[in-house]
Amino acid sequence: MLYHLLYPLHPDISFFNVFRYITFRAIYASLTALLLCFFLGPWVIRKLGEMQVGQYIRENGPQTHHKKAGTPTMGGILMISSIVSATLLWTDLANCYIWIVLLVTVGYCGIGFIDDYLMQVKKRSKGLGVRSKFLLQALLAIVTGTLVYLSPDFDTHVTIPFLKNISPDLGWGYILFAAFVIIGTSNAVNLTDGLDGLAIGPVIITAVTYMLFAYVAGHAEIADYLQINYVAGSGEITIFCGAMAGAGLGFLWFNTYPAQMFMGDVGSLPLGGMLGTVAVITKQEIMLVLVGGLFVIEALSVIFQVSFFKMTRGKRIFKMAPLHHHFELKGWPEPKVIVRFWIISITLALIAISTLKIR
Ligand code: 57M
Repeated sequence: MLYHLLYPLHPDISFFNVFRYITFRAIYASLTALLLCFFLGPWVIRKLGEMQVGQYIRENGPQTHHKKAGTPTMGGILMISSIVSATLLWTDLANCYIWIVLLVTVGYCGIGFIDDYLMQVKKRSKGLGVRSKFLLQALLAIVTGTLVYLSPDFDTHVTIPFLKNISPDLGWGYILFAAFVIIGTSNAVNLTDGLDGLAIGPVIITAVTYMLFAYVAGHAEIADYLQINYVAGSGEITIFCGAMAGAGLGFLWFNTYPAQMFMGDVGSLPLGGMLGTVAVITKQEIMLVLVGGLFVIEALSVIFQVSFFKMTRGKRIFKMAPLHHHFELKGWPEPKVIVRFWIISITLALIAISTLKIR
């Protein structure tokens, strides 16, 4: 919005020329989202407390979690509204990719809200139910995949990291591929969100990494120099990723151990959905497996544990899945699990960034 209001004034007021620059707007979008979360956080925590939107803790969970009962949840509302506000304020609203990521953000936030509302407010223990939740996620992901597919000049080849000469063209099958990436990431972030700050740390790290990918993918000369796919218009996604990283930092202020609030599905589902969509738009889809490797590890730990549990009628690979519970039950203090998982996430992001030069 500011871009449309202020940049046209630059012939008279030369300072407004800065609104042309994606880097400038990305920094201010992240600061806007951060400050919104930071200043509105205490009010949101108070309101959620008054409305008694407090976390129910499962009986079968690690003992250390029982003291967390009643922690205000659904804090994701704060994060998502900050991201949406900062994006509307700082991006070029004529860019179709911005509206696609906003659709995913608001849509997945809605699904998460219904689930949390039924669980936390209506005290329906299963919330929306696994099947209905998945169907809604799939529907929205397919709509998103279709919109990306129909975007002007969108390339349906899949980029394979390290192998610049191999990039299969999926044609309309790209819609299903994009939907798979979006749903998978949304659920993987949701599974990771089980310790204070555990999910939001890697979300920030992934958002910052994709700020870089979006910037280079949207810049014809740099993309050509680095031999990566040029996606016209994807540079604006840098600003959206900046808003995500900023809101994540603002939320982490309150979610860090010991957490004053949890994000709830209203936060974890859209954050994952956004990362998946950003990876698709920037043509760094498979790279998300590396950048968001921590989410992949957590999701795989659940898949292996549940399959093994069913096959062996009750035996387990890990003490408990997702993986963070395994280390908690091994006796690692919660902050140690969290910070070590963050370190893994940062390492993976650095390796991913290095691939810009290795191909
Ligand atoms: C949601 N949610 C947390 C909070 C957060 C298939 C199965 C493995 C699924 C999995 C599952 O349901 N995962 C998704 C994980 C919950 O947090 C709420 O949920 C939101 C995210 N959706 O924002 O609102 C609890 O996590 C803790 N928490 C924190 N700090 C935070 O910042 O401490 C969350 C955020 C909170 C709080 O305790 O209550 C959750 O874990 O429920 N299921 C599981 O994760 C369960 N695993 C399991 O049953 N494993 C079995 C196998 C055979 C399936 C096994 O290994 O034996 C465990 N989860 C819990 N207790 N809490 C089991 C026991």
